[in-house]
Amino acid sequence: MTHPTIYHIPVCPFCQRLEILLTLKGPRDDIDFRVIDITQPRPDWLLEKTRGTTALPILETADGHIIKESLVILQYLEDIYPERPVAQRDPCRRAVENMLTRMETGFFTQGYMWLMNQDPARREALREGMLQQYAQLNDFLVEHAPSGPFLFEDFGWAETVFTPYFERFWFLEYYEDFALPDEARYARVREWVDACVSHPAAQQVTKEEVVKLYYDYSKGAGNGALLPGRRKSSIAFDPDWRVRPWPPKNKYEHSATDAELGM
Ligand code: GAZ
Repeated sequence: MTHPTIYHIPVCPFCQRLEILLTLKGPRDDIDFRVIDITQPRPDWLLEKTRGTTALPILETADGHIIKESLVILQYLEDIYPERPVAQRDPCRRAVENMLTRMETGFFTQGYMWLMNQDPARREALREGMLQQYAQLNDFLVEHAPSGPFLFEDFGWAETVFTPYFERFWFLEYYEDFALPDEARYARVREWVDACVSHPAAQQVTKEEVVKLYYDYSKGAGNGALLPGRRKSSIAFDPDWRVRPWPPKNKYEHSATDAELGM
């Protein structure tokens, strides 16, 4: 093996980060990408490599080391391909982007918690929680990057980390009627989100794909889990999402069948 290998799940936001970084840096073809089907049990050869953990992405280095955790893998790729740096080199600027990066967990958790919620009575509190996350990002950007659109001059490290979530959260627009209000306290983060999702390096997924594949998440079943009465997860690759109909939006009132989802 002369190149690193990345084992990944297309449509997983953590995996998309690696694709974005490699697109920005150029050497995507140097990496051997191997797709793992999240709806099937992990094969034994993969579990042997990971010593039993199942979360993806993982990277296997050319000399056989296993690296886990998308942010750690991003740093590894940044280090082995130092040409065209994506991370800031100035210590203070790097600290600023690292502070923003540390805000990713709360943002991710809030969005997925809301998508997976099944209790209509909790909707408004979850919307509020989501808005608070956007307001925190807005505040950070106003402090550190008032003139925008990105944190620094170009789409960089923080954008690589967050953009997959901005693109996943299209599912909140569809299943929860979420829209960032047109108010001054979200204006700076809206500018950031818009610039991130339209950047050429971040076009690995579309809204239609996200909405169709994440139907089962919207019904509370994550990571390829099967809902009662269903034979196939909506996150499966097959049939291709392009040939499936758009799923019903009323997740609190109705549970779609495999047939309704075109599965
Ligand atoms: N922290 C890791 C990283 O690499 O940054 C997270 C990796 C990860 O969770 N990968 C997921 C996976 O492989 C795919 S994307 N899961 C299968 C397994 O066996 O662990 C994750 C959530 C969640 C909702 C969605 C996702 C997700 O909680 O998008 O929790 C971890 C998974 C509500």
